[in-house]
Amino acid sequence: MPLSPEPEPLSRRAFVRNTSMAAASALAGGIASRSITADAAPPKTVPASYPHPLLTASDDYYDVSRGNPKPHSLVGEALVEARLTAESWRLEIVADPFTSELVKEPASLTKVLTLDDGTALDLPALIELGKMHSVRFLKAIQCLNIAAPLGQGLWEGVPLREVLRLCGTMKNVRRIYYWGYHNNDPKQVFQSSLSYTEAMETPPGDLPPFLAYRLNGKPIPLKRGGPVRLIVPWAHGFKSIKWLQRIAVTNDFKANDTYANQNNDPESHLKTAAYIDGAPDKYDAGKPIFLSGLALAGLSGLKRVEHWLHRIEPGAKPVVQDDETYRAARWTPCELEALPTDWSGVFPAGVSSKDVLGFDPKTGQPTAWPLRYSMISWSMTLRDLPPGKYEFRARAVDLNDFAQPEPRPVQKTGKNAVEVHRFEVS
Ligand SMILES: Nc1nc2c(c(=O)[nH]1)N[C@H]1C(S)=C(S)[C@@H](COP(=O)(O)O)O[C@H]1N2
Ligand SMILES: [Mo]
Repeated sequence: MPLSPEPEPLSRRAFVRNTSMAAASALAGGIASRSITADAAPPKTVPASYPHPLLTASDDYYDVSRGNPKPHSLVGEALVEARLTAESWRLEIVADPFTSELVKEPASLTKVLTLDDGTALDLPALIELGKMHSVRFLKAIQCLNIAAPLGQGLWEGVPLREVLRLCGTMKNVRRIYYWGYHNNDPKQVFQSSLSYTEAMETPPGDLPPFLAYRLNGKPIPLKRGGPVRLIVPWAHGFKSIKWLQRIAVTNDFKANDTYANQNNDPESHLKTAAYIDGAPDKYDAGKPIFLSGLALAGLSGLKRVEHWLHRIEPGAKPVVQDDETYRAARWTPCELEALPTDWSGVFPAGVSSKDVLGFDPKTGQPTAWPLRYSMISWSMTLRDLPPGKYEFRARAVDLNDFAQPEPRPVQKTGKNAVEVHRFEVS
């Protein structure tokens, strides 16, 4: 095992060779994905029931995984060799020898954890550390390039800072780079990074990045990135590396994220936004019309979800975001899913809400609703609509009173366009 971080996924030549495929994967996140798989949006389906469960069943997540074969398709001996079983999982923590014109001194650790010398961290040791320093909280996973949340879970593990403290004294460390399993193929590398400060310091009441080993009260299934996944609470999915296997502390101050490719902002935060569920496009006049969706509380929190119902008159020109009709729209609040009264019915057996970050340890009630980086359902019932064609838009308003799609410096910091559902009443 080399001690240095692994090379970038694709060389300049390979990049040029693959650009013809770029159009076919406009939604894709990393360069590596162009040759492997695109991050396509999930199809809109009518949900089976309302509200959406607060915890998504692990198989019901929309999966975004690179790799060929996908790491979660490995079985038997191949899985053991990949170190992706509870018994075989190991984590290496090393110091990156990187120096450059600007970076004179390489990072160092007084204690490295490696496979070669048998010191790599195993799962029992990580779980033991968790008995002293565990964290758990409710988090939605969303891809920066897909305009739909992928799922939400109760994630549990050990703060990254506690794991890094196993490595003695650090010197000249400005970033933490980390990698998931990738079939030993440099083209399939999926990597991400955090600043030293993000890894080591957490404002009171905020959520630390951590090494998760439980999801919804059970070991993390292979499909969701188990045995161990790095979870970065505030970030889009690409920072939450599945099948975590390697960490390198570095004095390179640059983000090495796979998602820094293709114009994505590698330091983006989850955006506050409303999403409309799949719904019929035809209704009988006189019957109530029930529309619903999910609202994600991003960095700026969520105050409400509101809607605008627009009747399309024959021959009218289509409404465009920010045009005159849009600016004159009257937005009316939707119903937000109520705060559960009994959290024992929400969280898995053995998990008390008093032990979940963001919940009051005395009352077991959340300190805000919805909690930042989580999502809840919203709904709206429309009545007595005369026959005709309609557009229904829903948007989130954050705790700064900014309406979606604000804040909106560029779309490559996360998709949050206002969604529309078109339907006809007859
Ligand atoms: N090792 C690894 N981790 C990964 C990825 C990957 O391809 N490989 N994809 C990332 C991206 S781009 C997203 S959006 C999320 C998706 O998480 P999910 O499949 O659990 O929904 O995982 C992230 N972690
Ligand atoms: Mo993603």
